[in-house]
Amino acid sequence: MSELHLVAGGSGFIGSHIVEGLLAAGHQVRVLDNLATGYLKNLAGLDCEIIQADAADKEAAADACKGVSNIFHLAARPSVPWSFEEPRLARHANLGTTEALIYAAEKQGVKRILFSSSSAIYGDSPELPKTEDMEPAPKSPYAEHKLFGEYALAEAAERFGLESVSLRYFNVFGPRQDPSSPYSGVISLFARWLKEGTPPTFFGDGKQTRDFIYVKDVVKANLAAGQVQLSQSARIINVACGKRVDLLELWDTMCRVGGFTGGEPIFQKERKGDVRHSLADIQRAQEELGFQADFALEEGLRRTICSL
Ligand code: UD2
Repeated sequence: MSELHLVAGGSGFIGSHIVEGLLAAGHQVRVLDNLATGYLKNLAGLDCEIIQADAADKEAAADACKGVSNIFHLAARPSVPWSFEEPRLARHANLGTTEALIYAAEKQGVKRILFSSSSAIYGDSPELPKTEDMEPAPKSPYAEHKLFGEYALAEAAERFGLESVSLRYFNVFGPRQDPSSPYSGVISLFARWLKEGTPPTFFGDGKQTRDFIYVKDVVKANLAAGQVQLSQSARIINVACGKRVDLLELWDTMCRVGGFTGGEPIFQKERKGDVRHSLADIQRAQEELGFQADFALEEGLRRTICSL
């Protein structure tokens, strides 16, 4: 049966792909977005209702949740450096939204929240790969806001039985990722520089590693998490490929895939709050969601570069 789902932050990069995925699966979709960083053009041609309001506004969130089965919560400003510069605004954008959506879920009897959490929660603990049961070690306000969001969801489960899955995304990339800010995701910046013929900038030595995941795979994980029978351990799940690459290799791969020669790289000071190595254990995603990424890094990069 077709259900109505809310995508908070649905006009953003990942959110708009989730809207597309839900519609393709036959659901009805309502988007709640303040358009602070999202764009209506990301939803062009998609048959969804759009409410323009801040998801951190409790009453606006509650209105948007009328008749809704699941909330896909992507309303956020996902940036580690920005959270140091603007900690209050970052708290509003990354935790205030979660608190307001929990309030809205309680008021309207929403069944489940699919929360876009982050691997930033693991911080720099030396063990790799990161498993969901590890002690959190947030290194930035951004990571703390995501962790507190997970705690708020756990509290809501106890208090009024709200179901939730916190999907800890590792580094997501793909078409529509916005490269317009210096804080944008690294692959969107690299892709823009390749296109412009600008040399890349690396913060640190470029040997830091990340577990990149293509956005369509993140959609797949969300759709699975929206339907699955919830066990206790399914409440926090890593969403990643389970493979890591360093940034120098990433840039080389992108040059090769895009047929560019690239320029002489620039090296700058390491960024505050930056995690050195990141790699996910993906066993729980496999067991609980039957999830495995469909897109290898190169294929995702090819599609991303082709979309420019
Ligand atoms: C963090 C989280 C990720 C997600 C993301 C939201 C970790 C491991 N990951 O990603 O899960 O929540 O935040 O945005 O905490 N870099 C350069 N040059 C540039 C831009 C970036 O060298 O021009 C480096 C940057 O210093 C970092 C890496 O590239 O080491 C990736 O940076 P990012 O901003 O794409 O994402 P990251 O890892 O902070």
